[in-house]
Amino acid sequence: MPEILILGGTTEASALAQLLAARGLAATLSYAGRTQAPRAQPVPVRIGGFGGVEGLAAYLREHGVTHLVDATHPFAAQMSAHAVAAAQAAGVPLIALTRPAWQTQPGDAWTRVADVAGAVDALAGPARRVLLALGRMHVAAFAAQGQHHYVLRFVDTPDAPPPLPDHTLVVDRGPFTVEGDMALLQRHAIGLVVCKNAGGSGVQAKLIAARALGLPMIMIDRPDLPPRHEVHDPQAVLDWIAHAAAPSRLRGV
Ligand code: 3Y8
Ligand code: NAP
Repeated sequence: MPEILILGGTTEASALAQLLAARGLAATLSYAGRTQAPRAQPVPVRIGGFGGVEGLAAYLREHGVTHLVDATHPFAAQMSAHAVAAAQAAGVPLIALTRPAWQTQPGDAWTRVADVAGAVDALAGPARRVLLALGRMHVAAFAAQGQHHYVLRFVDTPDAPPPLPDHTLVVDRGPFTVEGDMALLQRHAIGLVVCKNAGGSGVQAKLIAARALGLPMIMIDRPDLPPRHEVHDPQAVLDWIAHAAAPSRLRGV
């Protein structure tokens, strides 16, 4: 019987958990523990880091994991790198469930940058009203461009006010809707949107809303990830589980 570990934290991970639960397959969904109340799941959940590559490899062995699914966010580069290394070390097959990067479409006005630092640099210039839809972890870097009014969207209310002199904080968790993001952009008279090329439907709303309003975007490209087997559809993961060889230790070889 397969024992599946899903590295979660995305809409796709939640969709996969639903599929696996519906088929009665044994799966555990793992969160890093970044948010106060992660979405409830139809499978058992574990919360917290594993303790690096060795910790994850040990977890895979100790829990008899037969299939590892990396369904983390495209910007969770460290987790994904650890998954490749730990799966190799533990002899457990690995698949990544991810989403294609967004591509510019006619009418888009993107400035692509390589990382958060590039986004900060691209904000040099006169004061503007900026939607910084990057969550909580990278906000401090934008204090270097404190001339702007920032609208921030966090999943949870922060313990301390964000370190930006002129900001409005919105606490909301996605997935978001186009109508909702259109209203957000208009309510706050946003003139520029900064976001990660997260891909996927769960956070595409602001892209579509910005396009409809003719707003420019600073788009942060994804970090590089090690090569691994990637699919974009939770059903493809089910097919893989049906056919992927179980770890060598279970094949009696
Ligand atoms: C803890 C689990 C589900 C998953 C939903 C997806 C969609 C909604 C959109 C904006 C952009 C952002 C942020 C975002 C989205 C989904 C998905 C996605 C972006 C939760 C969740 C966890 C996190 C962590 C959180 C980060 C932050 C990033 C907010 C749960 C809700 C900005 C990424 O406060 C913090 O420390 C938050 C940190 C990593 C990025 C950052 O740098 O701050 N996600 N998001 C996961 C864990 O502990 O392992 O609480 O339920 C999951 C989701 N967030 O099951 O429905 O699939 O991407 N998450 C980005 O894309 O730019 C919001 O506001 O427009
Ligand atoms: P990261 O920087 O790649 O990982 C940092 C460390 O956090 C990892 O080495 C691991 O700790 C722990 N970790 C990360 N994801 C984990 C998971 N699913 N289960 C258990 N431990 C995990 O990760 P991140 O970018 O902070 O993302 C954290 C979580 O938020 C992930 O679930 C991700 O899918 C979700 N998320 C992230 C973003 C984003 O923009 N980064 C957006 C949406 C959702 P150890 O080394 O101790 O094992």
